Amino acid sequence: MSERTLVLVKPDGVARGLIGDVIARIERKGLKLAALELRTLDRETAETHYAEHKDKPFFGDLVDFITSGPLVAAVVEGPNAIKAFRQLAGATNPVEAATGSIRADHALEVQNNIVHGSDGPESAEREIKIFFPDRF
Ligand code: RTP
Ligand code: MG
Repeated sequence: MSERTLVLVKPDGVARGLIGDVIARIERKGLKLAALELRTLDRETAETHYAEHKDKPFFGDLVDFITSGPLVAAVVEGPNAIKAFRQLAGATNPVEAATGSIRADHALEVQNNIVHGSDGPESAEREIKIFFPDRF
C-alpha cells in the first residue's frame, strides 16, 4: 500500500551541496516525489514541527539549527515510504547509522544529521500538513 512521508534535507545538507545526493537515493529506491520546495523555516514553524522534543535539553539548539538556512521539504510517496526513507537515512546518530546510509556517509554528529524523515503514519500526516497545508 502506498503511503506518504515528509522528508527534509536539513540546512547542513543544503549548505554542503547534498540535495542532489538525497534526491538521487530517494529516486533510486523507487520512491516518488509528490512535492518539493526550498524554504527557510521561521522559529514558530520549526517549534511546531519539533513539538515532541520541546522539553528536551537540545530543543533550543535544534530550533536554531533547523532555522539557520534554507532547507528542502519534500513529500515522498510509495509502498512503505516511511520506513523505506528511515532506512535510507540511517540511525539518528550518524556514527551508529548503517553503513551506506545518508547519515553514515555524510555526517558525524547527532544534531547535524543531514535529513529528516517522519517516524510513523501520524507524524507523517501532521508534518505534511505543516509544510504543505493546501496540497494533500
Ligand atoms: P528526525 O526527526 O530529524 O528525522 O530525526 P530522528 O527521528 O532520527 O531523531 P529525533 O529523535 O526525532 O530527533 C530530532 C532531531 O534532533 C536532533 N537531535 N539532537 N543533541 C542531541 O542529543 C540531539 N538529539 C537529536 C537531530 O537533528 C535529530 O535528527
Ligand atoms: Mg524524529
